[in-house]
Amino acid sequence: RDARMAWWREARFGMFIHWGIYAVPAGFWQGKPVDDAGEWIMNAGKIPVADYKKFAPQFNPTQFDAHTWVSLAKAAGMKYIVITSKHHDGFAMYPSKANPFNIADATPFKRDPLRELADEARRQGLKFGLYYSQAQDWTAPGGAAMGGHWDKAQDGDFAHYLHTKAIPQLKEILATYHPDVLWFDTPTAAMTPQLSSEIVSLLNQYPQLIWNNRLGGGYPGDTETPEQHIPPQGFSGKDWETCMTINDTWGYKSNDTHFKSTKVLLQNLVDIASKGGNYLLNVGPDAHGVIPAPEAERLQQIGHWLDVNGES
Ligand code: FUL
Repeated sequence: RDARMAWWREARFGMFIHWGIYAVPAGFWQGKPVDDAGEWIMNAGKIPVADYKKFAPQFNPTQFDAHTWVSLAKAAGMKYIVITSKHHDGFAMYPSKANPFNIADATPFKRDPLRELADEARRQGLKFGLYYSQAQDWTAPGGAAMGGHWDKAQDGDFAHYLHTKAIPQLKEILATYHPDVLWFDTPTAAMTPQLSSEIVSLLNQYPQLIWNNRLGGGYPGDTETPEQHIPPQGFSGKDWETCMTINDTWGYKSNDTHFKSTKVLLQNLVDIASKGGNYLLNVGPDAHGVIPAPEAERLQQIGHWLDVNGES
């Protein structure tokens, strides 16, 4: 385990990327702002499945450039990136054979951003991780939804969802991109020990893989994941990573301009590093494929400060 965790323990700073078709509505549904994180718009706005799926044909992020994103992470001093391969909305950001609600089959954008990012990250010496929402899936029948389902199209059996979508997609992303990290999320009660163990058998085929504590079924995973806060004493004897937004949303929202200052972000990084943790700082690219300028600026300023004051 120590050998497997070695790079991660030294990394200290990573880029979280929440990117998906929720960047199309960008926080607005039927002309009104929806008061939740951008990637939660479908749930918070109780958007019917068929209506939500209509965002996919509008998603054509032609300005996406993996070199620009990875270079920004690198300039900031980040050593790894973790990007959403599928968030709670169920939309796969890569060409999935297991389910048609994906970037190749449902959008006009005929590229594979995960392939481009994985290759570019490795070219620039960064590790590459994937986020995957294994339990919540608001567009697949049977997928879990926090707060409960709001559309009959969501009805179904959870184990069936897991066996026909989540597990096949996890197999795909592991075999295709060989991620260094798998970042699970929101394990609902539906993730029983039995169902979770099926995923763990799959993960065990990748002995170098690092995965977090959000799988479910009582599995502790490799890393603690405090969200939006820094544990005052860290976690003694555990590997931990604080994930945090730069403004107040993970997925892009056009009306969220509540950006933390570079000074606060740097203080967080230093505070976390001094307590033995990692800082996974999020960016929310827009529907054109661009990381919002206020976020990019802050990352560049952090990198500049580290160049002057920090180590490597
Ligand atoms: C949460 C999710 O529900 C958010 O959308 C986000 O992905 C965050 C990192 O984890 O629990």
